Amino acid sequence: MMITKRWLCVAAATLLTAGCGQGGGGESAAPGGGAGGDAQRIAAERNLTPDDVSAALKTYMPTGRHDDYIMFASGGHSGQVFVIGMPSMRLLRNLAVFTPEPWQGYGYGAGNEILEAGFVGDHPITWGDTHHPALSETAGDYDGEWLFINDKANARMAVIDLRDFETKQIVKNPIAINDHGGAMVTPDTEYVIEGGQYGSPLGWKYAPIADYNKSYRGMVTFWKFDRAAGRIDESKSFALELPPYWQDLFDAGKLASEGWIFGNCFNTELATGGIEDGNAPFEAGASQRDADYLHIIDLKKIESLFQAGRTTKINGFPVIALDTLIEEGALFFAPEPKSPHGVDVAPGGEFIVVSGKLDPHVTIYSIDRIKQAIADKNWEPDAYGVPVLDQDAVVEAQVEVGLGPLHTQFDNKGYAYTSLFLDTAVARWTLGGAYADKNPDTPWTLVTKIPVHYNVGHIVASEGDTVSPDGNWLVSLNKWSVDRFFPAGPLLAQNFQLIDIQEPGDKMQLCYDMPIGVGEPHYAQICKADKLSPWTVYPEIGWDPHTQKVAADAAQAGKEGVVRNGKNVDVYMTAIRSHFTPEHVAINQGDHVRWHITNLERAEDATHGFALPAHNVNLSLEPGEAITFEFDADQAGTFTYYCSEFCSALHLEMMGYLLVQPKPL
Ligand code: RUQ
Ligand code: CUA
Repeated sequence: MMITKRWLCVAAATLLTAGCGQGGGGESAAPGGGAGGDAQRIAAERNLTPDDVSAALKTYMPTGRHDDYIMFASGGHSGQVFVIGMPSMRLLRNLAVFTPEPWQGYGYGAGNEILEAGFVGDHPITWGDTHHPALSETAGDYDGEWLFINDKANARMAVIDLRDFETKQIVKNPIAINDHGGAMVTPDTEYVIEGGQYGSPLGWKYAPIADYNKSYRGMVTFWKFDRAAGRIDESKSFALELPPYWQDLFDAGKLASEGWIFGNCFNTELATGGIEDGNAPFEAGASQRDADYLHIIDLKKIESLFQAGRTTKINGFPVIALDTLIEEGALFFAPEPKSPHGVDVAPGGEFIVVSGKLDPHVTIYSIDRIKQAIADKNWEPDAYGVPVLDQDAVVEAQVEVGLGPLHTQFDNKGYAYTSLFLDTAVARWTLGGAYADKNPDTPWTLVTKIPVHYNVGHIVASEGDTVSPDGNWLVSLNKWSVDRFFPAGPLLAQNFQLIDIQEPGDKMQLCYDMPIGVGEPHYAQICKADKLSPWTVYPEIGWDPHTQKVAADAAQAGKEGVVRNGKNVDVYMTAIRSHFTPEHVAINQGDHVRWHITNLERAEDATHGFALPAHNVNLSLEPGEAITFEFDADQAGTFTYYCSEFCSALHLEMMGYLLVQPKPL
C-alpha cells in the first residue's frame, strides 16, 4: 500500500520542525524519542530540505515491502526491457529480448530458436533497439498478461509472456528494414501495431534514391495476436502501403474513437538528404513545410480489405496498396503543425493529441470533428491522392505548453502531461471543454511546468495511456543526466525522474532520480503491481517455458543417464541442491549431443545454472524448468561443467565432468 498522505505530513513535520530548523543539533530530542531525534539529526547533517525528506518518505521501501507499481521500460540498444518497481525505483529485472543474455541463459543454449526467428535473411542479428513496450489490454486497460516491444533497428516485434517474464517470440517484419511506431495495441489486443519510420522500398529492395517519390514507401503493419496461443499469428497479419512520409508513432483509438488508428509523420517534404552533394541535410530538408500529416485509419475497413484478399504480396506478406486504401475510404490525413512527434489518444478516446517538435503547442483533434469532416468530404488530396481533412474542421484546440513538446500522458484529474524536450520540463495542462468535470467552461490551458534533468524524451504516467489512468506517479525519461550522477566515464547514464502528480494545480514534486546505465530507454508503461500474477516456480517439474507445458523429452528424476543411438547421444540430467545427476558424461568425439536438464526444485528462487566451458553454453534453470540444448562434440577433451547460480552452501561442489574421448586416429 502507499503511504497515506496524512501519515506523510505528520512524519515530515515530526522530522523537520525541530531538525532542519535548528540546523544540525546533534542530540536534539524529538517528541517520541530516539528514532525521531535521529531522523532530525540525519536530515540536518545531510542538509536535506523538507521537500527532500518528503520525497524520501514517499519512495523509501522498508525491506520486504513490495512496490505498488511495476514499470516496463524499453532498454534502447541493450535490446532488453527493464522491470522497475515504483515508487522505490528499484531495478527488479532486465528481460532479454533481442540480445543474447547469459544470466538468463538466453541465446546460450536456450531461446536460440527465438533469436534465430528474428535473423534478417542469413544474417544473425544479436542486438535490437527497443523503443516502445506495450502491455496487453482488455477493454483499454492493462490486463497484466503480455508485453510487446519493437526493435527499431531491424523492424521486429517481440512477445513476452508475463507469467514468467520471458520472451516467447520474435517476428521479423517482411516488408520493412526498420520501424519506430510500435508496439501499440488495440484496446483488446487483437492487433499489435508496428509503424515504419524512414521511407524505403517495401521489402528493402534496391531502388535509386532519385526514385524516392515513386519507389520508396512508408508502411504500418497490423500483427494479429492470438492470445490463446500466446503468439503473433503471421498468417492473419497484414500491412498498409503508405506514402514515403516518415511515419513516426501510432496509437489505437479507444472508447469514443475505438476502431480508428492514428499515426503521425514527418518529412512530408520527401527530403532525400545528400549533404555531401550540396543538398540540404535531412534535418533541414525534412523541416520545410508548416504541416505534416496525422494519419487516420479505419481499422474495420482495412480488416475487411485484408479478409477480402485485396492485397498484394511483398516478400510473401499481404500489403493493402495505397490506391486501394484511398479508393475504399480507409485512410485520411489531417495537417499537423511543424515536425510533429507523438500521437496520444486521451482516456475517453474523444481527443487525439499531437505535439509539434518545432511548435510550442500541442494540437488536439476531436474524433467527432474528424468523423464529420469525413462525412462532409471536407478535404483536399495530397500528392499521393490521400484525402487531407481541413485543419480547422478537425482541430478542437491548441494549447501553448512550451518548447519542443513531444509526448503526452494523462491522469485521473483531467490533466494531460506533455514532455518538453527544449524546455527540459514536463507541462501539466487541462483537457478542456466538458472533458474532466463535465464543465463545458473548463479551458484548454497550461497549468504548470516542472523542470527535469535533462532533455526529456518520453514521459509515462501510471496507467497513463489507458482508458482509466491512475494519476499518482509520472516518470520523466530523460536522455541526458549531465551532472546528476557520478560520471562513470564519458558515457553517461540516462535519468529516470519520478514525479508525484497526486496533488492538483501547480503542485508536482520531483521525488527520485534513477540512473539507467544500460542502454537508452525510450518509452515505458507503468502497471499496478496487483494486476500481475507471475509464477515464482514453474507449474510442474519438467516445464518447457517455450511451449508452457511439460516437455515430452524432459529429463526425469530416477531416469537420468546417457542414451546412445549410433552417433546420436541424449544426455538426461537433473539438477537439485547440490548436485547434477549424472556427474560424469562420457561421449565420443564426433557425437551429436542433445542434452536435457531438468531442475527438480520446487522452492522459490532455487535456480540452478549450467555452465559448459568451451561450448558457449550457460543455462538458467528456474525451479521446475526443463531445457534441451544441442551441439556437435567436435572437440575432444575434459570439460568441467558447473552450476553458475550460487544455490546452496555446497554450490561449488555442484559440478561434473564431460569427457569427450578422441576419435581413434
Ligand atoms: S519516440 S526516438 Cu518513442 Cu519520442 Cu522513439
Ligand atoms: Cu546449483 Cu549452484
